[in-house]
Amino acid sequence: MRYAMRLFAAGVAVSAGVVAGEALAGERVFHVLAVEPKGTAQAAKEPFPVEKLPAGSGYVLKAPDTKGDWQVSAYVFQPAQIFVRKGDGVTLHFVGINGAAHTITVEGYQAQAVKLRRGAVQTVRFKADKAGVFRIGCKEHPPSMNGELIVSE
Ligand SMILES: [Cu+2]
Repeated sequence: MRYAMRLFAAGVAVSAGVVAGEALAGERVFHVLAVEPKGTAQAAKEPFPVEKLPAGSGYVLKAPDTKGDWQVSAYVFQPAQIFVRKGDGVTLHFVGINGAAHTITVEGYQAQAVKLRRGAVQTVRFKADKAGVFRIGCKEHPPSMNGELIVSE
């Protein structure tokens, strides 16, 4: 038993070293989901808002139905911020979960927009060769479907 505990402790130490060490440096892979979080309410309990949401099809506000249920949602990327270091190889797998289509660009790093359909994956690969903050945007769903690629020195 004591021997097994030592082996377990050694295994943990090795694993922690791999996670914190060189194994992750240099090549970064992210799965970025195109999703639409929704909130639903009953008009009798929560009145339908009179304020308008920011313009653009990224926000969706549905008026109360015959039962009095109303809904609000927004299209977003999850995660919305991608942090890498200059010199890293970056792979972004965009995954279509909600919304029929998204035209996605990574400003500063991607020559052509990719068309993402629901249930599909579109992959963008590049080397992060310049530092800064670069917008990840969707043409169909401004202003909420925005992300940032943050490249540090
Ligand atoms: Cu979109």
